This record gives sequence, structure tokens and C-alpha cells, in this order.
Amino acid sequence: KTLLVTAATLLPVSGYAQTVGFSQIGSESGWRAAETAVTKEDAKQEGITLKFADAQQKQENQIKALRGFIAQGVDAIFLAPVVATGWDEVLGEAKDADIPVILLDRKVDAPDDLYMTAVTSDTVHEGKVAGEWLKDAVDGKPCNIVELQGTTGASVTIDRKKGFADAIDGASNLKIIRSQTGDFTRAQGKIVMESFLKAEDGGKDICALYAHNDDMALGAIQAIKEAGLKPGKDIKIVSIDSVPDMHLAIAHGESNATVELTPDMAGPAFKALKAYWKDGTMPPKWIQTKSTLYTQDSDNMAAYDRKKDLGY
Ligand code: GZL
Repeated sequence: KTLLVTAATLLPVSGYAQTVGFSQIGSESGWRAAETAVTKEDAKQEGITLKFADAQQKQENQIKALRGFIAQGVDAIFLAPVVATGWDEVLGEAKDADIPVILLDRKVDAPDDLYMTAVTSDTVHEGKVAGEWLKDAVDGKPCNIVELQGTTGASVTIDRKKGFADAIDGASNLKIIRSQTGDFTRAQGKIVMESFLKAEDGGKDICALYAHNDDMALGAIQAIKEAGLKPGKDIKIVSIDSVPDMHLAIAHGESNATVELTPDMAGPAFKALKAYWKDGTMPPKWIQTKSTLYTQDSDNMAAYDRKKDLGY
């Protein structure tokens, strides 16, 4: 009996447990932290060993992490690329090592044979949804807009800026008067919004804020209050991510609209990997996640509770 127990203890569980190396950007926003939590949970559910590396927003740390994963011979790599350029060499090394790379939530400017698939939302569309919402909200009245951009050089920043600009293009009453990066963080969002308010005579001529993510908008809300103005009323606010704190702000009338981005990019990524490992099935080059608009008017603020199971 003892022999059996020992043997059973010693033998590895049946089937080989795959290992995935995940190079995560950092924890700059509530959304990013939720993506990390969901990815770790998904890996556990799938019985996959996840090696996690936090790059603290630095591309060189991501490249180092990828080289480490390649040296360790992981079975696959997840990469959330902080910026869009500078990946060809290290992705080429992963390809030479026959390690599939899946991009999460942002894209890269690189030949698409250097990655298996990208799991992202349509980030141009998100900007468009935000712009359309504002256009309807101001209903033809003149509106000076200030814009808090995401991380400079990130695919999502380029796209969300373009989508919003496309949506308001041709509406002569809408004008972006100031636009600057707040690097997707609350702290920077507050600091840059303070500078916008100061530069615009205390903000009396600012009609709206478009922030590329909720965390910068939440920082800006603090700045707007400290300037003695009412966020969501004196200055309309639209942003992207739909994090729980933004749902709270909207429910309290301190913001107006947010476009949801699911933090669960890893779910579809693991699914694609399992199919590939099973019989070589290749996923499409882009697996798109959906974008839903949440506003004060719609009755889906209760969705705030639903967020609990979304990794927040
Ligand atoms: C978008 C993602 C962005 C989030 C931000 O897909 O890359 O990065 O919108 C996060 O909250 O910082």
C-alpha cells in the first residue's frame, strides 16, 4: 500500500501542465489590475501554469521578460504591449523558438506572422462611441473639449484619439482645445486636468472632457471639484473602461458616460491556445471583444454589481 501511495505521490499528474509566460504592462489603472486578476484566475481554471512579469510600464522590461520566457522554454507567451513599436526582434526570437505569442488588449506594428492572434476591443470604435455620445449630449451647442490621452505611442491611444476625432469631424460646434497624455493613471489625469483648468481661466470655457480611460477621468473629477466646478454638469465627461469606480461616479452624477472594456482578454486567449495545442487549429489574427456604452440615462448602472465577478 505504502509503495502505491509513494508512486502515486511521485508521478506527475496525468497530462503535461502547459506553462504560459505573461508580460503585463504594470498596474497603472483599475482596469489593468482587473485584467491581471482575471488572467491569473483563468489560468488556474484552465490548469495552466502562469509565469507573471510586471514591466512597470517599461518596454525594455517587457522585452527582458519575453527573453526570459523563451530561455525557460514556455509553451506560449501573452504580451500586453505598452507601446506599438519595437517588437520585431524579440517576437522573431519567440517565433524561431516555436513559441506562440498572443497579444492582449493592445496591438503591435509588426508583421502578423510574428504573433498568433491579438485579443483586443475595437479601440477606434470605442473612441467613436465616445465622440458620438458627446455630439448627441451637446445637441448642436458650441462645446470646447479637453482630451486626456493614454500612454504615448500605445496602439490604444492612437486609435481612441482617431475614433473620437472621426466622430466629431464635421461638427463645427465641437472643438478639442487641449489634448495631452495622462498616461492612463488617476494621478496624471488629475495633474493634467489641473493644468487645463488653469490655462482655461478656471475652466469656465471647458464644456467637456474626453479621457482615454476611466482612471484619468476619475483623477480629473477631483481636479474639477477642487476648482469649484461640478463634474458631470459644468463639464460633461466621457471615458472608456467602465471600471466600478466610474459606474459609482456616473450613478452620483459626477460623470456621464463610459465605454465598457472587458478585463477578460485571457479567456479567449487560453481558448485559442487549447485548440492549437489539441490539433493545430489556428485562431483568426484578431479576436475582438465587445464595447458597450454605459450612461446616467440607461438603466444598466446595476451592472456595477456584476463587475465584482469581472476581476475587480
Ligand atoms: C485598453 C488598455 C488600456 C485601458 C487602460 O485596451 O490597453 O490600458 O483602457 C489601461 O485602463 O491602462
